[in-house]
Amino acid sequence: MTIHNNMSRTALWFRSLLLPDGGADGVRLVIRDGRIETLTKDTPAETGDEIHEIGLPGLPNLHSHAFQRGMAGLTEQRGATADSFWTWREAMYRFVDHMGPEEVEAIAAQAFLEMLESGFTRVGEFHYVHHDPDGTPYADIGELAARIAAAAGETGIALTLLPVFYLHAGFGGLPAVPGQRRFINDTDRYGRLVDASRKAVSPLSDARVGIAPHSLRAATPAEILEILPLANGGPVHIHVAEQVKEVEDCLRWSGQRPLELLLDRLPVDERWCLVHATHVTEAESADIAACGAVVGLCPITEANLGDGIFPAQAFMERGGRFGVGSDSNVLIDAAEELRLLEYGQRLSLRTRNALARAPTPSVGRSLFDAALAGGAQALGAPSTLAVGQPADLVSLKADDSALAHRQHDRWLDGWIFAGRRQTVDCVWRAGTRLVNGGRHIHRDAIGRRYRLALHKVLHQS
Ligand code: NGQ
Ligand code: ZN
Repeated sequence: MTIHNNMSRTALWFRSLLLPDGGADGVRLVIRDGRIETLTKDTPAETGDEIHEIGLPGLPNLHSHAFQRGMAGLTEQRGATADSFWTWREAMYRFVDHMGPEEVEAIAAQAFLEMLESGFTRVGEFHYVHHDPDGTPYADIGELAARIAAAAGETGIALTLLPVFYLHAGFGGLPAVPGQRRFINDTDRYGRLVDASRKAVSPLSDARVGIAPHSLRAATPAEILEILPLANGGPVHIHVAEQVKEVEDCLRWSGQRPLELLLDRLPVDERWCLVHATHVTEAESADIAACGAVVGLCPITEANLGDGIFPAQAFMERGGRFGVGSDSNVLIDAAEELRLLEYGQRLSLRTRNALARAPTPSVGRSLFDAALAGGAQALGAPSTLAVGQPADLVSLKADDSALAHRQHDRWLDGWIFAGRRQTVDCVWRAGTRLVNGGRHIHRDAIGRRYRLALHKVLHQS
């Protein structure tokens, strides 16, 4: 069922298309072998062109743990003791114990399909379940990485695979706990895993591989320095400063806050993506902005897990770069990530239109442009619509009530603040139309396999 690049030549015409320098009218794209061969503005459609109303570039989803889609909605019940990020993590570890390779692939395919249906065309998969349920590596260390790559191939989403380095249970090199046994590698075996990950993605078009030390809890600064060359110029992702307890534990261990420690001890630069960075001081925020790293914000998951609110307005005013991720995949929706990001700022600052940035007054446009550029940087792959680039596109339903009598940036404001996932009409990846009328072309088959896999994970072990 692997979806191959569209090797033919097709022409798409958009009444309006969002290009790097703004919305343009009457745009004709000729696509060959998945890439944009020509791009012409202010031109009429030609006979045989596929006609669409409103087009946008596909958005990158810079942070996902695809398997967690399988437990979406299952941790919303109050427990005997106070519920927290840490009790959620216990439940997540129990879910992990019951997945085999088939289930990993089936759940990832469902998650990737939903990402495409919502307008994401590339995913950064922060992949950390590597070994079999008793912690023994599979005969091929990259078995589960290959399952993630297969799921990307089946759905057609572009993949930046981020194999995770995970060795400890807490700051200062604490030994891992049993619930983490499927994640653990020393630095040598991690090198083999990165090689296997490169091999796993080789059948996919436009795939990338980066590295991902899980967090300063799971990897020491010395270990991170040791694995850094494995990135080979590709992205480096890390979770950081998501929970207050994490900040306190780090201070107790090192005398520094997690972001302070990271920026002080490691060569953080444009290649890095700092996921969450929720609990950030003004000085840390300025340092992140200055070094050009991308902050990976996951507003839906951060709300779901009770993390806190990243002070995005101040960061954006300093020129800080960010993108968005669906992280736990409790709800997969590109527009809603952007909406909740803005609403978190409004609620905490008691203001409106917090993240609009000159030259546009449009919040939707500012959020979209920032997440498009930040996501591309963090995933090591371009996201702009230009000649020579992959044709990764989204169209919106012009007859959706949220878009009525709107134009250009107002379409983005309408989609993000007044629309829903149903506003997305078609999605193309490398010139192949994967979503039609809001439905992925393999939705039924992937959905059936997903339900069978979940039955197995939840009831048969
Ligand atoms: C994860 N997720 O790796 O899935 C983490 C939880 C941890 C988020 N941080 C585990 N949202 O951070 O220890
Ligand atoms: Zn995460």
